[in-house]
Amino acid sequence: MKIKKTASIILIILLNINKPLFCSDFQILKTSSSQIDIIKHNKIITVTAYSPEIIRITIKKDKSQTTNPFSVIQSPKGLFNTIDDSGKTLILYTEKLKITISKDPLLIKFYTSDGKLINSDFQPLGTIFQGEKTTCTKSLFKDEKFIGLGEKTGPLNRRGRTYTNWNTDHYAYSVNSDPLYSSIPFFIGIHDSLVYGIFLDNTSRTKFDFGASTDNKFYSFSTDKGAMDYYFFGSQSVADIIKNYTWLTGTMEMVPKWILGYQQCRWSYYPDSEVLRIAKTFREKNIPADVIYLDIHYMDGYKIFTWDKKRFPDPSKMISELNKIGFHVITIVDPGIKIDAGYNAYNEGVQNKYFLTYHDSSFYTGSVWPGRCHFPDFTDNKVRKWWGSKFSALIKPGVEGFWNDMNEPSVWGQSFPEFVLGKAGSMDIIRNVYGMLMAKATFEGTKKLLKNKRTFCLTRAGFAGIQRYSAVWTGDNVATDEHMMAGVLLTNSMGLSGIPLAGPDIGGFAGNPSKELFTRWMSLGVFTPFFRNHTEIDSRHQEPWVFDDRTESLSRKFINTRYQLMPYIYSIFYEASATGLPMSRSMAVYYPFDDKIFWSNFQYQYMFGPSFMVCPVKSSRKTVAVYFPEGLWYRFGNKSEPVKGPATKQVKSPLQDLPVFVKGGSVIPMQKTVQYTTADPGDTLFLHIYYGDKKTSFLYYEDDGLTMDYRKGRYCKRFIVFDPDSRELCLSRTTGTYKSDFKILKFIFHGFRDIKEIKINNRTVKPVPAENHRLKSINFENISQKIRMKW
Ligand code: MIG
Repeated sequence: MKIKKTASIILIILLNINKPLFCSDFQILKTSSSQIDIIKHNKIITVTAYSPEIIRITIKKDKSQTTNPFSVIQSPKGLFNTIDDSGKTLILYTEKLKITISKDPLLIKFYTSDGKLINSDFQPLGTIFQGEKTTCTKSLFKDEKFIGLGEKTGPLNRRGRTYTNWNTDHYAYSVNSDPLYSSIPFFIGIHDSLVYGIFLDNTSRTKFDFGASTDNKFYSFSTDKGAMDYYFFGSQSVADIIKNYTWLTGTMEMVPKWILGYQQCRWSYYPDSEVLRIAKTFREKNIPADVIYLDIHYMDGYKIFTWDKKRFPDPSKMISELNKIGFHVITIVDPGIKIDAGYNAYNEGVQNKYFLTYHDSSFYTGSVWPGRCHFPDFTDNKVRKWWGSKFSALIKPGVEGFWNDMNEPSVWGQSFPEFVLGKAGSMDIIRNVYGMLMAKATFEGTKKLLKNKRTFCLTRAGFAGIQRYSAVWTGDNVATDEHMMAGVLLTNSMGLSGIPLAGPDIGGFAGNPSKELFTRWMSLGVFTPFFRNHTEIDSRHQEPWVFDDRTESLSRKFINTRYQLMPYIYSIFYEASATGLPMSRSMAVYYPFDDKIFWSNFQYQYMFGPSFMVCPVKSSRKTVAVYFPEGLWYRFGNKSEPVKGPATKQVKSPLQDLPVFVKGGSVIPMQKTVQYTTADPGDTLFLHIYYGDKKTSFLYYEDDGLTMDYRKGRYCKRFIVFDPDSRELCLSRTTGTYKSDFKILKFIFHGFRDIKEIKINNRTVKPVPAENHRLKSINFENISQKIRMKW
């Protein structure tokens, strides 16, 4: 039987099955244009096209098995064009993929539309049921590599390793510890010039075994509870797979621009005079910064939504003073609500039964910082609403960002019972989403309270979809070189898994960094999406000026670069917000089939946006081997000749100069240094153009950086296209109603030979030497019309 989709809209096709099929225990129950339901041995198999490239496979042991309601925000939008059910195998076609389902044994395979095998269930095991547990086995290709899986330690290529998803508070974890705080059960496979993604949408404890002990024959992923439910992504580019994954699970809204500045934190700055002293010192020393954090000591006895009256008698006054000098304040919140009859949040929670319970409906009690606590049931919408509304206690005095900690959830003893109950089920199902739902409650509540102002949420625990609500930091790392390097891989892996705004505690949380390590880590922070210096209680002070003069002046220099790059950084954050493509991009996003990028010494290299290749180096190393993939690569900040890749080269890596390379063909918008993001950047936007031999395009983006008005079109956006063949650089006309902050464009040419004259919108101009460079530059008015430059 063959059904071909005709031009007319066939919404529901019911297959008439009156004669037994090839295999009697395989029955098609129902088909529609985007979904097929099959029953085999009482198992219910559903194949759904979410798009031509996204196929969901659900295998339920029986009807009672549940699926995760918290991660996916899309409904099926794909179509099966053809369904071929002629024999031992059912074949489905979308516009982009061919899916075959063999009936006995049940095995699912994914092919490109031209017939290349992308991914196949492992024959004969397929999907295995074992009590409550389900395991899906997949054939391993000889050269297959695995990247992503969210906040997971270990190398870029995860082949040969196993991982468990179970959100865990792990103080001073090691660079091999697993699991950590967040779980994103989404990875990308790479083999034979093919790529694909798999998102296992199950919130129970899940395990991934990338061929660790299976004689290189298969890899597998398994669930402790609930259905085997996964999405297969078949686009043939890593970037498109990430974009499709974030189409399915959401992208991040625009954060306030100041979040992309430098942020200062410690456990804890108090009292108010100390907070002000730290902030003022930044200004006195001319070290740019935008944010200062209040860790748990601002609260009265660690009671959430309260202020310590002695340490912070007048938070509004303190925050307004901070605001005046360009600082924004972020405060921490933990989920545990102190059992205390004199405490408002506790009483409301008890009265309305907002807390997680035991089976007899009594509230679960565990101890954390405040002492004995109950824990809000964030799986319940009405609890989330209540939690969100409580933030007025912080927002009224002027807090603008909300740091969600301890939401794995963490309790003393670290053994939150798995049978504790919330509305959406017991802890064995809801633990992994608890932190994300706390962040959702925080994000949605504060967003409402802040009206047209953007809110900001930072979380430690999360699950697939967390990026809709929050940035994520990598928890309690350690002040060592090893951790600095591991933090790079963690951040990049989170980027591959849909979280664009992530980063480690710069300088290290546990322990004390040497001045060399601190310096190196700060230089890396410039090219880290979330740039926050944080350290634990009782550690030495870790502000940029406490080491020595050289560390202070180098830190200033690095942070200055961060602020000079703000137009670029804001544009790439916008791209992440619009498309899901992260800010820090593993080299595998661009060069998945170049084996060398996976080598243990090169795997730390990454792209920060489309233009910068960052080469992290331990603080002790003065030179390092760098792998340059194909293309031209210019060392950022100096005038040496570009390196032509592919090539491996030993380069200098002194403390003051982290090896960072600009890819040929890049156009990098920069501004002058400011002390904080809302300060006036002057009237000139510097556009650094690096010659390359391929056509490139960059999306430039600006808006007010603070409000939701961009949603109503108040932004200024334009494409910048560099074309070496036609010797042209074009800035498209701007779209949106926001008027750029910059009146003048200064074009600065790197690596161009012999440009004597440039035609710009039909005017001929002679480039002049650019300041501090042997480079040439020209100025032009920043008009919103198209700007076309020919050299
Ligand atoms: O039990 O709030 O990861 O960033 O400074 C420790 C105190 C609780 C853990 C967080 C850390 C934070 C600290 N918190």
